[in-house]
Amino acid sequence: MSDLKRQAEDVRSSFEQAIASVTATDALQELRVRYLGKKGELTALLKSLGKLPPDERPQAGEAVNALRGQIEEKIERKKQDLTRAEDAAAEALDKVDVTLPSRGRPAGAFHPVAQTMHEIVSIMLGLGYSVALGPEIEEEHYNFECLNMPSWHPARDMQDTFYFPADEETGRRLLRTHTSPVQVRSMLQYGAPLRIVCPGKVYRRDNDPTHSPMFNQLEGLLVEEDVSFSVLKGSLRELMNGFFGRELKNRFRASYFPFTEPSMELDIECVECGGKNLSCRVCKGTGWLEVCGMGMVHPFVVRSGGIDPERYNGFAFGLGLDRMAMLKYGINDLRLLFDGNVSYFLSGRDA
Ligand code: 2U9
Repeated sequence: MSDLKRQAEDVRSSFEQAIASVTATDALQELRVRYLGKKGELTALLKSLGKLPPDERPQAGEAVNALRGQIEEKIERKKQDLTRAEDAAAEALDKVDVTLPSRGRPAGAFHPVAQTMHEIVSIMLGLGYSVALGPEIEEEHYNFECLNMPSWHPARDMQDTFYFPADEETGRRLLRTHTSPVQVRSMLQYGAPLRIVCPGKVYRRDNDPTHSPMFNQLEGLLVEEDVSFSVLKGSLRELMNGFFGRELKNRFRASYFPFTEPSMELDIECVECGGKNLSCRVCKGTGWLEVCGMGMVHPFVVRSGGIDPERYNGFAFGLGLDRMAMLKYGINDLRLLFDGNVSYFLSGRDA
């Protein structure tokens, strides 16, 4: 046996011994350097091939290269085994036992927006309304056309709406931009008379400190015979006073929505300062808070819902549940509602 071949056998047996005692990936990396690195033992053998007499080179070269292949393969296989074992160990360490009891505070609580939704729904149940729900992935037809927003309407700009790629069968689908399509579907399904509220997630291409691309709305719809605007005003005063737990000053301002005519907006007195603080951060010193849009349902929309607008009319309103939650619970940053950190909401209850 040539010298080099003997040296190769020595390297093999020392490698076999070394790799058998490796139990972690970082140690394996050190082993790789020790044998295959620039100054590695096997690399040294490869370098010394050049010094052999030409007739011995091919055979010795073949042997050393074969050894290199075997070392590489063994290291790779060991790496896979160790990585698998290390991942499993890390996963076991990370495991949370959800059956453990909580430490000294309530095990769970409703999100402020969920609480707000329940509070408003329960007031509306008291006024004779039912809850209706519908899909968050909607068709253009129910989200826009039925609501008197034809394709040229500015509210349909790509900028405002998340569209899905067009589909030949269903047409273009989208993430609903309001819960109004639920009311259209309910009119078509149940007809008149109808009193419903529709809470749920809605989506718009908006993302800044005061807008989230997903937010929560609650809309209401009443369709009966001879409905007057004063019933709408009375119902919304009832809703606001019930929600904030006291009689609040209010005012109705003229506004515009494509689906209602006439349209109004409701302002209530500032729940933070009562209109007494000119530098109030909540009402910006105006003393008023815009809380709700509303109007008499446009006859076009009543007809889209399969109801005869000559016989029936009604009103609708919409409000943002996130904003209502912030006003009621004194939350000054919209992002706190979405970042999943509960410590803000627990402070004071659980020191
Ligand atoms: C049907 C007919 C009419 C729902 C309405 C508003 C006015 C409104 C906004 C409030 C804050 C949306 O979350 S927000 O940004 N909504 O001002 N919504 S009237 O009108 C309807 C709905 C359904 C069939």
